[in-house]
Amino acid sequence: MKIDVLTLFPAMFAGPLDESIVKRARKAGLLDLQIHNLRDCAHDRHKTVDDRPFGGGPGMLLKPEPIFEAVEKLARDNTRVILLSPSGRPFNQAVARELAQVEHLLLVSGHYEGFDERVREQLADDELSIGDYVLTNGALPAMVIIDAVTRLLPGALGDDDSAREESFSPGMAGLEYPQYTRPAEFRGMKVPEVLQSGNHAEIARWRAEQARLRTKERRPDLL
Ligand code: 4FV
Repeated sequence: MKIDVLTLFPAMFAGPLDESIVKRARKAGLLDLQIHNLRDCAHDRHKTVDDRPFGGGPGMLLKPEPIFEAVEKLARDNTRVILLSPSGRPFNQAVARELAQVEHLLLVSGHYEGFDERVREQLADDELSIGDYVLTNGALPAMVIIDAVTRLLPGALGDDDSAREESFSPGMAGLEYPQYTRPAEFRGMKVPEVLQSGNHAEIARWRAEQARLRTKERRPDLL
């Protein structure tokens, strides 16, 4: 998979995507990730990328010209251009699975009060929000999406199974069941007997029931 990111804060991407599973996926050639500074597509003396909103109002907006130039330079026929903003459709595990099938993603990170509407009308194939809150810019949303999608790439996770049986995965319509590892007793707290029984049918029943209870309790909206 190829992912290009357009941002005003390329330095924010150093770190989170250079560790663990994403780092390994990049090294293994499963992911080709390139970060591009939007300001490189502003050619006036001050490299201007923002301006005041027509009709007045607070704050500044991202100008169309630098974004059009960058997208037209980076996008191919198989590219899905995705704007990141609070007014996008909710990003979730199902969307992550969908994006993991796409050959080339071009993520356009917002800043200031957002984008000139012509960017949305003319360039965006999709618009995603990572949650109903307002961030200082779209860099973190881009990293969240890259992380969630990369771990779904075949071969990215040590054991691909772990992506199959987890919260929000197709087989599990909700939250995950409780899990335990050694020691079997810690400060008087015992691991449920059923999990040490070796009775896999019984263990599967217990886990399904626990997942249902936890989902009903915490996220009935998922049921
Ligand atoms: C956001 C979100 C988000 C809004 C103003 C950047 C900020 C600034 N992006 N999901 N929530 N973006 O808060 O994706 O433009």
